[in-house]
Amino acid sequence: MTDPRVLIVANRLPVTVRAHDNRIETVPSSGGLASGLGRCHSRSRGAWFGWPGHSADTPEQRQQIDEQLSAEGMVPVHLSAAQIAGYYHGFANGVLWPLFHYSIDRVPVDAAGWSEYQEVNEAFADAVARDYRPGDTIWVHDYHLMLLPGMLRQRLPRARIGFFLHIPFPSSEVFRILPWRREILHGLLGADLIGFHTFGYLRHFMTSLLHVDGVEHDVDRVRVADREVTVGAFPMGVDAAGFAAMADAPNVRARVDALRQETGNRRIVLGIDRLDYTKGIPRRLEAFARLFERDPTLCDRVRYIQVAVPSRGEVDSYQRYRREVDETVGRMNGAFGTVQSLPIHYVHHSVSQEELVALYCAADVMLVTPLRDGMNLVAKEFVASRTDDDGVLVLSEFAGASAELQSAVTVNPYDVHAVADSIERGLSMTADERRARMRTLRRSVCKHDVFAWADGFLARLQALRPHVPRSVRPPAQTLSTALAEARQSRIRMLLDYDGALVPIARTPEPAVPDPELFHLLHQLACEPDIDVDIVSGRSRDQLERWFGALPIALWAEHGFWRRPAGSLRWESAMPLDTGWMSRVKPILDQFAESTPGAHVEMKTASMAWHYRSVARDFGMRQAHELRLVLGDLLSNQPLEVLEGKKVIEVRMRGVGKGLVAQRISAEADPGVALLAIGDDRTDEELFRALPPDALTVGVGSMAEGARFRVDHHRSIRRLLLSMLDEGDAAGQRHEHEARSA
Ligand code: GDG
Repeated sequence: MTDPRVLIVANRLPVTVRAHDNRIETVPSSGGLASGLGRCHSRSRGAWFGWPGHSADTPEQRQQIDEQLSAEGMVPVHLSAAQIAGYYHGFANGVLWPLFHYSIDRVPVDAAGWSEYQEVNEAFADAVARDYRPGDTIWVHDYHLMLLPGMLRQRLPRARIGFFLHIPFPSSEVFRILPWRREILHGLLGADLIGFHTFGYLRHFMTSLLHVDGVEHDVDRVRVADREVTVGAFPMGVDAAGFAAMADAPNVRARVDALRQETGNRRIVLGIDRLDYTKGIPRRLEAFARLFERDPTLCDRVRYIQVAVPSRGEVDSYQRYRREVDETVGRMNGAFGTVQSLPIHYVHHSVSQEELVALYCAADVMLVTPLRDGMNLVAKEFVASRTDDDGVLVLSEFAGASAELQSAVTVNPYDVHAVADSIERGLSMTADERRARMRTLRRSVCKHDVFAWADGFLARLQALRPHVPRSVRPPAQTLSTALAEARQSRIRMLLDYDGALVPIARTPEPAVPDPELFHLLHQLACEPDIDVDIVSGRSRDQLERWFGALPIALWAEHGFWRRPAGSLRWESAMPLDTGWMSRVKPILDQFAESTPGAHVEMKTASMAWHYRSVARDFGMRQAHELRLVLGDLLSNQPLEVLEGKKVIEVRMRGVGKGLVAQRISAEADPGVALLAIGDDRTDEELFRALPPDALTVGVGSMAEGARFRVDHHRSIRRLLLSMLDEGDAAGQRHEHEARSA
């Protein structure tokens, strides 16, 4: 079987186009993305979409560029100077970049470029849609194109779309600052799979969804209308074997020797960064100043080489930053230099790949101290290049890489004294310790290389079930025919109450069963071949008060209590432990007090925090906060926190509707058909634990895992009624409402 075509979409193509008179030259890029995706690009014979780095002067030149790149599997997206200014410099790098790196002060007051950002994302969407063929996999990259997944979903509803963010996703407290936060989230949610470098960023994204838009999430997925979006952490790696091979190449070895000779017996401390304010160069320099002040002899014993590759010079804040770095370097060399030597060697241009690797190999200590960094590939390249198992990596705890590279010397880059200490520590570390740490680092970097990263992301994306829009789902067995079949035999009904038989009321008290429902349940229970069980989260007292007189079985508190049909006695599923309640109640009370409209309900084996009457957004936010607090505080208790519709519930672990399903399946005779109806997450447990041939019906959009879905509790009532009236013809009149899920 051939691999599906992969359409890679990134701001830049993996080459830069240069035009000389009537000749077009393409210069390959050496970045991590180009090497990591190059392999799957050529293997899948797909296409790579991006800006070619050159604005065509004439329509003829544009056509020439298109044709030449097309032969290499690339599709250039041509952008005007105004679009580059607004989309790239203005919005992506002027607004999103600082905000996502927590540099709020650098976000301009008059943030520009939003309309160009939309326009360029549309241009990318048009280009991809033109080339797309069914079966292709689309992989969109980075903060420049965050609207693109949504735009593609509109054009190509069934396409398989992945998105990867290369920079941090900030805490929701910071993300919410963005005036276009909703549009950005909606854009991302067009993807089937959204990838981040770390679980931390993933968590921030999920929290932002909840805070900004009230979108609820599961551990690794989010439901958006009739689609499911999966999220995952995929830490990007480097071409470890490629760096190692280069490090061992004779020309690089010779250059390493030359570098060491040039520096004499001085130790080499190295920094390599794009000249970007997120990379923490000024504080790193300040840390050296502290060191030199502490021990002036170090000036002659250490050489600090800082390569700062020019970057985004068109953006104001980068120009200011460059001046700041220049001045600091000048000031320090003025203060600590001597006539013979300067302690800081500052290189403000890029160096060749060989020179880069030679520097990595010559360094005694590598300083990677960004204030924030999505991942930081320099740290991993340094490790990959150290085939001699030597060298010390000092790594910022705010770089994504620090989540994996635990054997580095980690440091808080804001604490210049701590950075100074770690440089000292690196310089004085024993050879044995250096070797032990580097070996551990190398194992991780070599195993999780950039190819494993690309393959891992694509494999996950391709394993997801493709989205099939509702309107084109193939007709499966309808609920009415399934019920008609079930009606031929004995049938046991497991009915949730709130949301399934009655609407969700603003407070739980008034949701009393109306006479019509009471009558319906009574009639069903009196049918000779129907058994009815009410399976609810409500308390024993309430269920007994409402349904105690009917010949039906009752399950209270999600199945902790059971009262069999015809019995007056409640049985518990396990011994009752209430010792935890007095400790948990004050937390729920405190949240209820600070959330007008919320209240706490005490049951015998659980307690619930209801927020049905709280303003929607505020209620969700408070519920989310409460869930986080409870999750932290109760993590080693035999308790679980459960989220229902507008309710957070704490109960003993192991009790739940899943247990009810197990007990009923175990005791039901083989010929009995099971029908389960429910509307929220607690019912999912029931659906999943029942045998696969059970008829499970979800009401509304929330209860996942049901075989059938209806829109409203009224449909359920009609459905149950029809089972009385029509026997095996049941439900046919409701076909228009009851759809196979
Ligand atoms: C973004 C995220 C994330 C640097 N100087 C020279 C040179 N480089 C190469 C390095 C490395 C790359 O540039 C820099 O990559 P980083 O990962 O460190 O940083 P960003 O450019 O900010 O990248 C980052 C990354 O995307 C991937 O997801 O890790 O967090 O910000 O490959 O080698 N290469 C050469 N000469 C130089 O002078 N040849």
